[in-house]
Amino acid sequence: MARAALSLGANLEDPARQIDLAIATLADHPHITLVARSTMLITPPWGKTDQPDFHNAAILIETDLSPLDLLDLCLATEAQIGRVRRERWGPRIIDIDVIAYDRLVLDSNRLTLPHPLAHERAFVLDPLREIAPDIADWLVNRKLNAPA
Ligand code: PH2
Ligand code: MG
Ligand code: MG
Repeated sequence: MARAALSLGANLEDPARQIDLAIATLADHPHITLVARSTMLITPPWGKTDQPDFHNAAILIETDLSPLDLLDLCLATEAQIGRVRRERWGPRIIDIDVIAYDRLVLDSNRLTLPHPLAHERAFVLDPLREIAPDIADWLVNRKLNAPA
């Protein structure tokens, strides 16, 4: 079993409802066990600032899905909840990102692990720190220790 951290965000329609629904859908999956979920935080938009505030949360799961199968499940869950992809970093119904999968470091064309921007995003780190401070520390420390 792998232990994976996922970040959830939404800023359109009913963000808290979509995040709750995404977590319930993932937790229902036969290959996923929900270990912990953070509180829901309301955060200012990062990257593209002229859009509504986000709701953000993080979950910790155990899974025997591969990283890419987990990515596909996150994307399928987003689509099921009604996400339509428009602009990068733009407003969305639901976003589910794989932040870490054990301590795996992976750089493939579909998935980079750990998430390449997680260490600089409070909206990812703050909820994650509530449920998995070891993973939040790992994300930050590996960047602090990385050569420039
Ligand atoms: N997601 C983004 C871009 N900016 N800002 C906040 N506060 N929360 C998000 O989830 C978020 C964002 C792209 O995934
Ligand atoms: Mg994202
Ligand atoms: Mg995403």
